[in-house]
Amino acid sequence: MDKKFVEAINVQLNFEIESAHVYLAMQNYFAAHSLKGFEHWFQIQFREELEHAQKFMDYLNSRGERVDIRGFASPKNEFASVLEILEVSLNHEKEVTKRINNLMAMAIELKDYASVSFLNWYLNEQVEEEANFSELIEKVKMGGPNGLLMMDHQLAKR
Ligand code: OFO
Repeated sequence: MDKKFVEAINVQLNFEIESAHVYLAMQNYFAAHSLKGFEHWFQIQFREELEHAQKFMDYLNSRGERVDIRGFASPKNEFASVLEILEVSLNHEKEVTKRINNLMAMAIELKDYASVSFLNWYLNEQVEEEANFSELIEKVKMGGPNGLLMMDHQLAKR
């Protein structure tokens, strides 16, 4: 594979692990505020991010390339409200989408069609990730304080 593209995938797989930590901090914020449903929902989100990272790692390994694990800055642990968490999350996902789009553009440019096919999964996943957070934001905005508790109940079912 093209070396610059391998490097770009390494950057992204490390960003997926960083994303996992972003949601892990949020999960524990909800735990501290006794919002069990949100806690559970963000725990699943945390695990999904690790799966996204794993998929990239498996892909590089299967193509005979080297995975390079790196560090990252501490995530944000304190928030003013549930709405703030969801808005930070949506913006985070928009950033991920931008990065995946850039990887796809690189794969097309390189005529690396195996990577184009591989990255399609992430493009679809990002549509879902952004939709999930947009929907939660709308529900919190509409619901008021009682709505938040009802939502907490529902999110326990993810
Ligand atoms: Fe891996 O999609 Fe969210 O960050």
